[in-house]
Amino acid sequence: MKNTFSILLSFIFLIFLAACGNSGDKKDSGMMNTGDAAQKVYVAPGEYDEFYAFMSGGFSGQISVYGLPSGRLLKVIPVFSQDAEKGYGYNEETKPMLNTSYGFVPWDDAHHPELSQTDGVPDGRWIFINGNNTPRIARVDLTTFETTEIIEIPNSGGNHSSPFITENSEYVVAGTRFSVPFPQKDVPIDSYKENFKGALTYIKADEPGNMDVSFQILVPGYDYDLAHSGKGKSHGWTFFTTYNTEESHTLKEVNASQNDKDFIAAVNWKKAEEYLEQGKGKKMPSDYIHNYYDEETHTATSTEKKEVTVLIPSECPGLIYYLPTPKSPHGVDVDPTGEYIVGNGKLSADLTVHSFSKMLTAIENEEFEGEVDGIPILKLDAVSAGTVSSGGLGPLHTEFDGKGNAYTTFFISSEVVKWKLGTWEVLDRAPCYYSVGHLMIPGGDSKSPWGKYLVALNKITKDRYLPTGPEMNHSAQLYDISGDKMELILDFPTIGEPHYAQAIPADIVMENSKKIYPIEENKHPHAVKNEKDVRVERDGNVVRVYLTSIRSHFNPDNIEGIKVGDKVYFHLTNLEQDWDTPHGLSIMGARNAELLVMPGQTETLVWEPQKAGIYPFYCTDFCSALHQEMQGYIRVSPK
Ligand code: CUK
Ligand code: CUA
Repeated sequence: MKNTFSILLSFIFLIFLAACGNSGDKKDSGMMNTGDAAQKVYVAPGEYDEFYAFMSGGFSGQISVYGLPSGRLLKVIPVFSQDAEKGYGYNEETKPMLNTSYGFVPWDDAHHPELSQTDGVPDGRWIFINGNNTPRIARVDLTTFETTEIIEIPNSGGNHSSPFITENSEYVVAGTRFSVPFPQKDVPIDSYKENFKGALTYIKADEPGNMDVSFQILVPGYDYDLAHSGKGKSHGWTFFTTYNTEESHTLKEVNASQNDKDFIAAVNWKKAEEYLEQGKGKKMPSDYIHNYYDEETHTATSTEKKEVTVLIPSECPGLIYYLPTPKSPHGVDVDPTGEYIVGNGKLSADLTVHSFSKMLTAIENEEFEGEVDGIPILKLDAVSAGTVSSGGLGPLHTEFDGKGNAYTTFFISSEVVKWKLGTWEVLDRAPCYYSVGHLMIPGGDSKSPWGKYLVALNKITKDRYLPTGPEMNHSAQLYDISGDKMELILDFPTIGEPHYAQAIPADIVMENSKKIYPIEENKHPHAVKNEKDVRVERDGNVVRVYLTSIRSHFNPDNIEGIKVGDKVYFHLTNLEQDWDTPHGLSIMGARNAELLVMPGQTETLVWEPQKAGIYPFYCTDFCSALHQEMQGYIRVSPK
């Protein structure tokens, strides 16, 4: 107990050091020769970057897209948060995307983007990301860079170990960070040990629109932190880290760090599929919501779900095992061959590496040291492949370069350490400014990484850029890892707090990139495909204005006959069929932000005018030399 406490105290002290200590000296930029570095990141005006990097927006709820190596911000994709710039979550078409069983929730905390994979390699079709707060997973279609699907995760509290994907995008996973009663109910919090349970959820994800809870595994009430699926020889398995195996419900900072070891949970999901086929799944009532944006009708719909299928480990032998892992593991990362499972014990200096093949042998020989709720605990000796004595402190996450090397971030000692798989020797270390969380190598958690660059995603910016008041944007740092030594070549700010990121060669995404929506394929129920069909229709106090935009006018541009108390739907179809020519629509006093309609799309702004008068409206996106003329008037009369 005393020992744990002193470790904790030194941990807290070191966080303090990391946060405050190394921010004074601006002279040591940690950078290679400036001219060489500039050349490496220089992408000439008009040239394209080599990689797309997708960074989680953390508490912004979105994904931001950067070009590498330039570090140029290309786009912010709205996912879990309303976005006034694009009207996402404000227009009628996308509002349903943010529905949950708790109602409309227009914000979340997005941590881990995961690219879809084919045969263990990122394929550029979709990117998934978790909502940590109101448990959700979103799918973004990379032909359009739009969020097309969001599924809520039931029986979960804090969807953190998510949405780590399986080798052919069969599933994205979701492990609960907070254990909660399963199903939810009103119980005393101090009945934690009796009532609180963990859930590991597998979501079908291999077809657009098919995201659904395939099954949940009911597990002990630990905190499930991170995950990665197996690949190659370990395809068919997923590994989840746990902390708080003490099952404490209060002062977790101290109480959840008592045990010297927590577990990595190894789940055999192929076995789960067999059990489901045998009818071992139990149906349990659960409320959750699935939202789907149909790219033909340009409209999202929400579907309520009422039950889930649950597998109970004690009734399904061989489904799940625990691998003891020292010092409160945070990240768990699987090397490109699928053999090594790296546990990053965040209160430790060393990394624990488990061997997948030793794990299989240990299971066969039943080398168990105990069990919890029917889940065998394997002996650490029997599964351990080796230990990396890093010399760093506070390891969080590991990625791989595909050349036999691994790179681990150390939050407390604020550095990335490069080490060799198999020999466990440390090869290089590079400081981060400051206090790095995740890191990302393009394809670095896949079967075949493009190991040229490494991006460190840092928690503290301090003095790296011009001061912007008490809050600074977080910082990302780009390292060239093509040689023996890591070389810092660029430093750039990010949006929100990026936790994880993923990157992929630009060619793979560009190949299928959509430039317009063909107008003839627009199946929106309120689309107007020709200027001669524009009209205003009234039904009681509901008014529908069917209008079009094309450079440089709206049709109609004078609208009369609207009354106070009406509910007015502006259905705007953008008739343009040219790349990058959206038109916007804003109305004085309207509370639902604006519309920003892509070529060939239809979007709807709802407006309930409160006062009689003349209301100007205009296009918000500078679309031609006569953009400023793209405007109109609405007359609102008293009731
Ligand atoms: S967590 Cu942020 S540093 Cu949410 Cu992936 Cu590890
Ligand atoms: Cu259309 Cu500006």
